[in-house]
Amino acid sequence: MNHPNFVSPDLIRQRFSKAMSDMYREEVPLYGALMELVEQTNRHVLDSDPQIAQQLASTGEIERLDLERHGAIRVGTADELATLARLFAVMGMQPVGYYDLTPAGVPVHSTAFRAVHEAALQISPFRVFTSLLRLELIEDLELRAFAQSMLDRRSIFTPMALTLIDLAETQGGLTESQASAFVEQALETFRWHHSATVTAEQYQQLSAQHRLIADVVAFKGPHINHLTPRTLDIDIVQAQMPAHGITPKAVIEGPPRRQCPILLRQTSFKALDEAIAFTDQNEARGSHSARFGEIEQRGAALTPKGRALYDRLLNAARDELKDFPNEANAARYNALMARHFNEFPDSWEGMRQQQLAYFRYFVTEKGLAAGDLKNAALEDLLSDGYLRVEPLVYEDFLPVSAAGIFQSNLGDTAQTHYGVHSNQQAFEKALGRPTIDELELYAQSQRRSIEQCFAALADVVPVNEKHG
Ligand code: OOG
Ligand code: NI
Repeated sequence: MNHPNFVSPDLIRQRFSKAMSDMYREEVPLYGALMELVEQTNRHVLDSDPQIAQQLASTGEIERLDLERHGAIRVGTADELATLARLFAVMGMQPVGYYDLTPAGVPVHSTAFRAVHEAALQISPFRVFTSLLRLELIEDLELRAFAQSMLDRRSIFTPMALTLIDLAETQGGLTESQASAFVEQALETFRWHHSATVTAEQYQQLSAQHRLIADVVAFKGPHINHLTPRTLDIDIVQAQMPAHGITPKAVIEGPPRRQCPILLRQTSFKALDEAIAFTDQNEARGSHSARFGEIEQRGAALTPKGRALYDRLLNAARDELKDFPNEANAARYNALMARHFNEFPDSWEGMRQQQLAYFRYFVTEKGLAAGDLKNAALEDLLSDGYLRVEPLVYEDFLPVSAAGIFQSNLGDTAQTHYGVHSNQQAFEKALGRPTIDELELYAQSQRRSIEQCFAALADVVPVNEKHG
């Protein structure tokens, strides 16, 4: 059955990511402006900081920087989620991580579909934050039944997309022409629709329950709601957004600014009000806001120990603030974050020695010239300069940050408190498979890089043995 002419899933993902970006740029002009601002900023950082340029060159991140973006979608049923998992699998994307947003008053739980191996990430790091609505959180039983019936009635995939997913599964891949058709058909699922599937009154009822419920239930499909480029300096972009006609949210989510960036920092601007036609109107007289803009800066992936420290410091700062960060308390929040995060070592070597972050190991020129070192200890090889390290980039998301992004863009100041919490089991049952533990993926990448170093050192022909 194995076909020699199948297109690699990584290349299908790379093409899909480009097609998605082109579609979004066409649909949301502000996205184009944001992309330009991010490109300018990245160029400025690379020109003015040779060390960053060199670090990104040695990890290969420089080559993926312009390709790098994530999107987000929200679906309504287990079936939709399970079929999405199959669609993303055609592009080499697996569900990584479980994020529960209910503690923050957002009635969804989520995963991120992405490539899992460093070689695949290098070809395309495209990821999609995918949320499943928790209908059981709609208290009004009649409204819940209505929402369920609307969702049961829709099909978010084109018939051709479903056929091609089946084909990819049975053949074990897609040929060139099938892959092109797949990218085109898969894209349709994420397109914006100017007409809703409900009446204006039904929309109001859904929206009154939660704006997110209306966003999922009242439309034909899970429109992509943002596409986020990666910047090398988020503070510069945040500061320059207003001059480009973009108003960012009050605070940057994630860790404070540091010498050695960790995890993920994100900021976004409010969703646009867009004209919508409801089913009882023959022209677009209503409006809906769902699509927004976001940028992010990625730093080092943290170990379980590093992540626990991050969570503790973040919670301490937020506890002391005694409120959700907002316009009025932004300066105080930033000061609290900076003070609490003083406790987090801000040098790569400090983080490595305390096992707070994951790293990739490389053999140096000196190591290649040195001869047989395969029996030496890792720490000695590093301290003697035979090996060097670069941090492994964080490829995932952060639940507290995601909640902040959701809230800012739903324009929800009122907090909903849901009695129920995390239900990873129910999520995975809907998904049809377990989610992958992201920390295990980083540990594997780190381990592979160490193994590759030792293999390279073992291959070295010692200088003094070369000539006899
Ligand atoms: C997703 C919000 C979360 C992120 O990057 O953490 C998010 C959504 O609004 O659907 O985009
Ligand atoms: Ni996002």
